[in-house]
Amino acid sequence: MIKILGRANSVNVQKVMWCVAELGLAVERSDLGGAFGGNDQPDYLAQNPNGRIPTLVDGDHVQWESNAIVRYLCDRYGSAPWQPDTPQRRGLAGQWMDWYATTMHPPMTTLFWQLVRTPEDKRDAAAISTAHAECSRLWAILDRHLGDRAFILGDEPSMADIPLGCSAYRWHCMDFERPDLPSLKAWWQRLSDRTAYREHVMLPIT
Ligand SMILES: N[C@@H](CCC(=O)N[C@@H](CS)C(=O)NCC(=O)O)C(=O)O
Repeated sequence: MIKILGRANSVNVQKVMWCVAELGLAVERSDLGGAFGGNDQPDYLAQNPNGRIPTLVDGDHVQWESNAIVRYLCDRYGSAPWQPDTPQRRGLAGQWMDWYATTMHPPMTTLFWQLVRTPEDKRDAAAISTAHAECSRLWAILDRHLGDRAFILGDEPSMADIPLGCSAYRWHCMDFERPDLPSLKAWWQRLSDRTAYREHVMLPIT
């Protein structure tokens, strides 16, 4: 059986768990990282030298990097719509997945660490303000893209929705004012209607 190593409240583990649930795969997840620890142990580091979560073990195939794991799972076990069915659509899925990782994730991480993991009296107001402005600008780009589509690649959900969809939950649940982005909100509400998203992504933000 496929094994996923990593605690359930990690946004990067959530991408993988949401993906396997949508693909209908049986997996065994183990709590590692954060308060559970274990990711600094030699046996884990032999599988993932970064000491980060998640790690996927699929028989003798071991892989890290959550977006790459989602791509691997959709490629090996998925079909359309989750695995886009043309090179062009796979290219666009990769575009949005990489845009999340390189562009959206850094300021979203600042907001999360400052507002969820840092005591109020130790927060950096300037860092929060800069990250919030940048995230607002970036989510507005996705809002414009979603203006005439239900999901990132069109009428149906695909792997392109997974990284940004996980982050969108945090964006809509953290305690701050958000710009009015109706297409983004409607997309996030469509994701929230999905059982797999509710079970694996809509968890307490800790
Ligand atoms: N680029 C990596 C980042 C992995 C990462 O930073 N994971 C965090 C959790 S979201 C982690 O391992 N933190 C240390 C810990 O949980 O102990 C990926 O997408 O898989």
